[in-house]
This record gives sequence, C-alpha cells and structure tokens, in this order.
Amino acid sequence: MSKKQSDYDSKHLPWWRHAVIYQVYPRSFKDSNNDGIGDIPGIIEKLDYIASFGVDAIWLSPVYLSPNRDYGYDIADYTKINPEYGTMRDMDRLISEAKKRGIRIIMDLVINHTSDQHKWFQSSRNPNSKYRDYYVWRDPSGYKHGEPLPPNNWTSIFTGPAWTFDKRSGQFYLHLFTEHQPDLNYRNENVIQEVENVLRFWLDKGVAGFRCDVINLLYDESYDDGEPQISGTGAEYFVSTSGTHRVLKRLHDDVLAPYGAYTVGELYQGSLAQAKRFTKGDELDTVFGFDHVKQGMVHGSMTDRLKNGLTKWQKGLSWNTVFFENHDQRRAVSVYGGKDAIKYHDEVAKMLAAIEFTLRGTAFVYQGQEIGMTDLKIKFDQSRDMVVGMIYQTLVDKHVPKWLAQRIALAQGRDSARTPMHWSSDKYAGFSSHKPWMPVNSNYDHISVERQENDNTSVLNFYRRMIALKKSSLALQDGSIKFYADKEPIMAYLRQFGQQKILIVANLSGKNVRPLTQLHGRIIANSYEGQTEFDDGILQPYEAVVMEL
Ligand code: TEU
Ligand code: CA
Repeated sequence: MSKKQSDYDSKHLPWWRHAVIYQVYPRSFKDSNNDGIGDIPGIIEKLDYIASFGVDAIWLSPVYLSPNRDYGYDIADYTKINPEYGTMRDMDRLISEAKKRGIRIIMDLVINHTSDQHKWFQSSRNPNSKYRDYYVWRDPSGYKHGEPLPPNNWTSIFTGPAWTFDKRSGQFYLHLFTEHQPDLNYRNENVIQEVENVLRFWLDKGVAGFRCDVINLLYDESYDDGEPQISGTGAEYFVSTSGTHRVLKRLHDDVLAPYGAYTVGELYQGSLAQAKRFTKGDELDTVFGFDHVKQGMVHGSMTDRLKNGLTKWQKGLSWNTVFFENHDQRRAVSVYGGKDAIKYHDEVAKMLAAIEFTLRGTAFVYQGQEIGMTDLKIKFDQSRDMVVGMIYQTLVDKHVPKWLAQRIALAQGRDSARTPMHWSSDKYAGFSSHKPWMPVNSNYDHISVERQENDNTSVLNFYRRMIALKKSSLALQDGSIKFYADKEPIMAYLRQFGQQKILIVANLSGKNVRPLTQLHGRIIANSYEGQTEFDDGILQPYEAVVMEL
C-alpha cells in the first residue's frame, strides 16, 4: 500500500468501508471434537486460513444458547454460548486470536424474536408476570365452533398463521417466524433496555459490531387485518415501520454510536427507498438488499437478477454491501451458472468474484463461496431446515400431492447453503471424522481448500488475487461507479478515483459475446487466466476482465 493511500484511509473512512467480511455458519464450518457438529475451537483452528485471503472481519452466525429449532436464530439466552459450540472461554479466545490476526468479530443479533425457551417468554406465559408485556399478547378476535380465532389475518414469513393460542391465559402470541420464535414487543421500554444491555455485553467483550437479523420487522404499526397476499399477509403493518426506525435510532444513539460499533441490517422485503432511510447515518451503517438473489426475484433470468438487481442498488445507494451468498441462499455458482454450473464451474465462480470485488461497497463472502461450493440436491428426509417441513405441511393441507409438496418445500428450504465446508479430500471432506449433522456434497474431492490451495489457477487463489487487487486500488475501494449500456448478457462499468480509471466487463452467459464496450487498457485481472489480449474483441463464456485505463 502506498503512503498516500494509507493516509487517505486513516483520515477519511471507517474500517468497514474497505472491508471484506467472511460469514461463518459455525455448525458447518469445522468440527474440532469430532461429534459431527462444527464449533468455536474449529473456527480458531482455521483463523490462519481465513486471514490468508485478506479477510478483515468475521460475521459469526449465532452461537448463543438455543434449542436449535432454527439453528441459533431462536435464542434462549443472549449471553450464553451453546455448549455444542463450546464455552464462553472459547468465545473470548476466538475474539482475541482473531484480533491477533487483524480480524474483527461481528455477532449475529437476533432481536426481532427470542426462542420460546427464553426465560422471558417462559415467564411471559403467566399473565401476571412482569415479563408478560415483553411479547405481543392479544385476545382472540372471536370464536368459531368454540375455537378461538386469531387476533388478525397475518401469516408467518415461514407459512401458516402468525399467532399461536396459549390456553393458560386464553390469549394468542405473535410470531412472524415459527411458533417457537415469539416476537418481542418494542412498545415496551424494558425490552429496549434489555436489548441495549445485550449489545453492551458483547461490545464490552471486544466485538466490532452486529449483523442484525430481520431488523426492519421490530415494531408493528398496528394489529389490523392485512391485505391478503400469497407472499404473506400483514406486511404493510410490520415491514419497515416508523416505529422500527425510532427503535433503531434509539439503539444507535444509546449504544452503537458511543461504542463505534459497525452494523449491517438484513432487510426483509427491503426496498431501495427503505434502505436509504435506514442508512442515512443515525440508524444502521449498511444493509443487505436482496434484489439480485432468490429472495428478491424468483422470476427472470440470471442476467435479470444479477445485472438489473445490482445496478439498481449500486446506483441508488451511496454505500452498498456486495454479496452473493449467505446461510439462507442457494450457492451462487449453481444459481447464476444454472445448467452450466458443472461445465463452467470455475469460470462462473471467478466471474462472480471479479464482479464482487470491483463493485462499490463492503464485500461479504459466505464460507465455501471462495472455493466455489455448489448446491446439494438433498432428499426430503435428509432436510434439516424446519422451513421445509412447514411448507410441506401447508401444501399437503391444501391437497397438493405429496411428491410435489416435497419438491416445492425443498426448493424453498435453506439446506443447500448449510452442508459442511470442504477442507480436504479426507472422509467427510475433512470437516469431522464423525458423520456430520448435514450430508456432505459428493463433489468435495474436486472442490476443496486442500485441492485449491496449491493450484495457482484455482477459484480460491483467484479470490486471493481479486481481494488483494481491491485492497491496492483506491478506484476499486472508493471510486465512483458508472454503468455502461451493453448487450443483454454483458455487465460493464467504470470505477474512477481521481486519475485512476478501472473498467470491468463481464460476460454473464455461456456463449462467446463481443461486447459493445471496447476492451482496451492494461489487463489487471482476468477470470480466464493466461489470456492477456482481446485481438478479436470477444469474451468467452463467463469471462470477466478488469482493465486499467
Ligand atoms: O432470515 C429472514 C428471512 O426472511 C429468510 O429466512 C427468508 O425467509 C428465507 O431466506 C427465504 O428463503 C433471517 C435469518 O437469516 C434466517 O436464517 C432466520 O431463519 C430468520 O431470519 C429468522 O430469524
Ligand atoms: Ca464439534
């Protein structure tokens, strides 16, 4: 790094602006004690690997005490570690060992709801408890054949009604996710104070910030009936409300800003307009929008999703996050490569990397993405994601044939992203010596860290070069971005900082294409390694090229 650049960095920008953040899903990352379940000591073992490709921070999916209905996204105690993953001692060691390697830890903050096993909720079941009002309890809207009817017609984001009846008090409680994930009541001042204490607890331990789970759902504007929708009913009253903005500003002003904590918020059905409001400076630092991945657009070609989704957000938001995968999404090579995901596996994976590290924003890499891990077609009875069972049941109740219900449910499920990480060609991919909690993808022999480590042309080493390139270039880190109109499968854009200009042209298709954008300048990265000239002006299938002008 030149002296000029380091001066610029330290003077102007918070650390996360130029960061590459690596998401670890602990259950599937590395198993240190061979019980088939990934754990915190396993992450510590692999810190040198994580540091080896230029990661600045780890986003740790939940490691808190949890009955695992939703694998940690249902928290039973925010300040205890799930014993399957280790102890608080292990957690402290992870924070300090990561720090030695220049890596910060970002915790997953799941505060829209708790587990039904949380002691607040257990007490809350008693109508006289001071915890009653920590959750949303409402009377039935009426009775039919003696059965209580829910307070309104809202549906859970995971299908089925958003309310569950509790016989003891004769009231329903609200859950926007499963019935085992009751929603906290943010109209209650005590809830806000409890949550602030949780934030302080982790910040005092030295974590750098939070990835905030479905953070735009905190505060329900009212409990009126919603407009019935196939995608879910009630959203107009619980998505991105003014009340949620108020709560976030409060958390920001009271705790996050004084500690200098970084936040990235997951926006459920997050529009660009809402993203702007959340990131205007006094709520969240950054957000995840999903227009370019499956959540945002189920229809449309890969080019539609990728090109249009990304372009819209890159133009519209002053600072973005850039990501293709997480623990809820399918693997990017499989999604964007489609039927070419095997034939052009490395090409697709490298093209995505070339795009990811040249767009404007904080980059997130999900474990295994850096070696190009792919979707695993699992069987219905191998599924570990409860969403699959819930969707299946809903469909069967509507008389959809079982085979079809299974197929639809599996496609909606999130198992694919959660298969164990491929470390080596050893049994169980070197993840564990014990049968893992999730099946291992059979392509682990070809797609593994061990195999790719020493191959200079591997996906992993391409990630290393692209990340190094981003870190060495002010244009790629902080330059402006301008998109060029080009043919349908071509994505072309220019990054510029002062005199430095970098042109990126990517072919998102499996065919040779001659872009309208002229391929000129000095090639500084190419997903087709070895190719240094474009005498014919043609990009090969999934070729992405980065040129300095
Ligand atoms: O996800 C919210 C969410 O909306 C997704 O689960 C989405 O419904 C799914 O990806 C559709 O495919 C967050 C967490 O990331 C997820 O793991 C949790 O299950 C959920 O919140 C509840 O905490
Ligand atoms: Ca283990």
